[in-house]
Amino acid sequence: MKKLFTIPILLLLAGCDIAVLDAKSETGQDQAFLIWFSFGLMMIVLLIVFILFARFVWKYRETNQNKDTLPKDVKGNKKLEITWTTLAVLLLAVLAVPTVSITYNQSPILSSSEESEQAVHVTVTGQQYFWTFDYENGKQTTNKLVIPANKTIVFHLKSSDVIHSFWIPRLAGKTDVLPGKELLYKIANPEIGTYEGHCAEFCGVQHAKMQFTTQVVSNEDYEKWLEVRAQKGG
Ligand SMILES: [Cu+2]
Repeated sequence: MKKLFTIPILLLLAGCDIAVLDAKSETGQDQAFLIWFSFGLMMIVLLIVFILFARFVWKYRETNQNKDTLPKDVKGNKKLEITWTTLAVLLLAVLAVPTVSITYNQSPILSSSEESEQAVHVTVTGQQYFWTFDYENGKQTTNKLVIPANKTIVFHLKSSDVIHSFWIPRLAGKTDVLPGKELLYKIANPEIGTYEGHCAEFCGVQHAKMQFTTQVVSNEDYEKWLEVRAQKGG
């Protein structure tokens, strides 16, 4: 019996540091909100189903003197049918409103050219088995991404060989990186810090080593870093 509880408890403990739920950017926090919101709704439905299940199990248990009582036939009960259809539609509508609004909000297609000018653009190229990052002033880094805090960063994702997936769990969800096609991806207002990044698509034998570090620095530090690198030509 003990073993029965050990596994779920270990699973719960293992989940103590779930990066996607401890997001350090506006984009990531919105995504984490959606996860919690849909999880909450799911738990409400689950709770109602379990309460009903327990009620029926109790009501029609073997020792109950009325156990032979047949429940009322609900076939063709319009009221019930309308109720559960409406409830399902309402539930989906409640889920759809924040999902659609957040999804639109996260679109990397910026609404105005002014917004696009204020954003920081970085070209990300996935290759077997490393990442290169090209900045607006022509600088390039490998496996190390540096971006400014509290700004909108638009990534132009490219692959020079196979399909990869760009993922910084603490900043935002993953997006595929496809050969022959440039995909856009946006991270809004990241917090200062150092975060791990991965390739989230199996792309070959060294795939697991395809990791990078993301440094989110202040706007000032970012400008300085960009300049210093430019002077050194690195
Ligand atoms: Cu990979």
